[in-house]
Parts: sequence; C-alpha cells; structure tokens
Amino acid sequence: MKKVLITGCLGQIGSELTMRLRADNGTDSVIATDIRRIAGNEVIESGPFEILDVTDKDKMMDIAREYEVDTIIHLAALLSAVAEEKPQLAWNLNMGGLVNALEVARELHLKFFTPSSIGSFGPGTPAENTPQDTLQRPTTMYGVTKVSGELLCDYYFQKFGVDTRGVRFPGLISYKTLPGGGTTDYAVDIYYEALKNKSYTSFIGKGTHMDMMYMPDAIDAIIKLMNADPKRLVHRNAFNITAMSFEPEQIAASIRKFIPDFELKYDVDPARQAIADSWPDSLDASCARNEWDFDPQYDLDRMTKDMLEKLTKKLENDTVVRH
Ligand code: VAH
Repeated sequence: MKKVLITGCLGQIGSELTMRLRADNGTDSVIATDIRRIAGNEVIESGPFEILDVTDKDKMMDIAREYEVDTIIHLAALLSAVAEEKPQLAWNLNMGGLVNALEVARELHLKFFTPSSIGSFGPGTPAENTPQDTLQRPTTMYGVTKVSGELLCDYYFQKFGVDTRGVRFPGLISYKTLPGGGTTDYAVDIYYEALKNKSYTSFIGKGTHMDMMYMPDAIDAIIKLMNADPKRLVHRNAFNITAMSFEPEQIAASIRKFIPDFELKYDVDPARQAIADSWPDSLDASCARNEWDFDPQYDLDRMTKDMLEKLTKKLENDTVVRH
C-alpha cells in the first residue's frame, strides 16, 4: 500500500485511516477523496485531496491514474439507519459506488479493500459466536448491500484476480469524528453525553448485545489485513472481526467506574432497535486471528478510559474554539 486512494475519507473510519497511513507512509501516500470539502479539516489540509462522488466512475478512474495509486480503500457508503430511511438511494450509492471502485481496481490492477459489517447477517444467523461461514439473509437494505458487496468482491477476486479483501466491522467507537447514521452510534453518543450531562438516553434498548470495537483496533485491522501474505488467506470477503460484545447497561457500568453518578435512561427508537435485533450478539473472529493475526488491544474499560480522556480534551478545545 504505497499509494492509496481512499473514498469517503471524511467519514468515521476514513478520517482516522487517512491520518494513520499518512503518518506511517508519508503525506502523499494517501489520496483522500470525499463528496464534499470541509474548510480547515485536517484530512483535507494534511495531504492530497480530491472531490469525488463514487457514482462517477470516470472521475474515480482519472484520479487513480493521475496519482498512480496501487490500492483503493473504498469506504463511501450509507450506514444502516440512514439506508433504511432511503433504501433506493442506499442501493444506488452503496452498490453503484462499489462496482465503480471494483472496475477501477480491475482495469488498473489495484489492491482493494471495502468493509462489510455485522449488518450483513440477519435474524436467521446464529446469534451467539456467529461463525465465519454461515447463513446471511439480512433484513435491512444496508445488510443487503453489505452481503451483495461481499459476494461481488469475492467474484472480482475469483473471476478477474483482483486482490480484494474485507472485514465485517462491528460497531466502531471513536472520538475524532462523529459516526453518521448508524445503529451502533449510541455507543459513541453515550460518552459525549456522559461528559456533558452525566446522563444519556439510549435509543437502543436494555439487554441489546452488539459486537463493538474501538477505532484504533479497526484501523490496525485494515492495515494488518492489507499487508497479510495472500497465501495465508482462506477467506477474503469478508472476515468476522470483533473486540467485545456489550449491551447499554454494560457500557454504562464501565463509564461509572470513571463518572460514578452517570445515569442511563431509555427512549427506544423502534426503527434502530429493529435493525439491532436483526444482528448477531457476538461474532467468532477465529478465522481472522488464524489467517492474518487479528489481535484487538482494547476491551470495554480500556476503551472507556481512553474515550473519556480524549473527549475531555476535545470538548475543552471545542469550547475554546467557540469562544
Ligand atoms: C452502522 N456503524 O451502525 C455501522 C455498522 C455494525 C454497525 O455497520 O450502520
């Protein structure tokens, strides 16, 4: 991955992956692209940036050629809750963008990464310790695009020899960039509200277990998979990965270790609860561990400690900026 084109660079994953790859491999090692430009944003200011709508294949091809990239990391997509509100737009963007990115990778012989999700599973999937290879009949448009994307990426590997790789991300928690329209976003929002108000009202109900991961582990996983020896890979699209599985009461208990009087309340959103109920409770990540040494470093309490420390500084800076 000497020169990477990243789509959706301003998103929750893209914004951190761009900065990490530039820190590891040099400013010009990442061509960051997104559909909009945000003045003063560190991703845009720190290296090559291009406006790119991923439904515009010719523009994507031009950028890939101009910068002579060797890898595409395709992140631009609508997440689960927004996709369920706008299913036709989600299909067009998630699948249209993916086909364009795969075609550019095929024509220019590029390595390729795009994430799948625990959202690629459905109610018929074994919920506990969900196997790597199992039934995938998601009941959300997001899940339909994710399982379709997995099949398409495997097809491009088998039919055209494109070096496609992917992971099924759990809910991702980070402090740098707010998530945009996901079902697991409650697990990010709760930390902000804990610091601001010592209280949070969750839109996901008590007892709803979902797999989760802290963003540093997610970024490490992408880099580790993309650098893995292809001869070790039995699977490609996409690997189960997870660091922890918890329900709202458990993340609240972890927060109370640092903010003892934190209060958790509930106002369940039926739409997002229905999505969460259709997903597994916990994944089996043994294939990722065996085939490319996946090894997450953050458990719930270590993540909570880091999130609260980093968010405290971020919120203080934001306050300073606002004044
Ligand atoms: C979402 N954060 O909630 C994403 C992710 C597993 C959840 O795919 O849609």
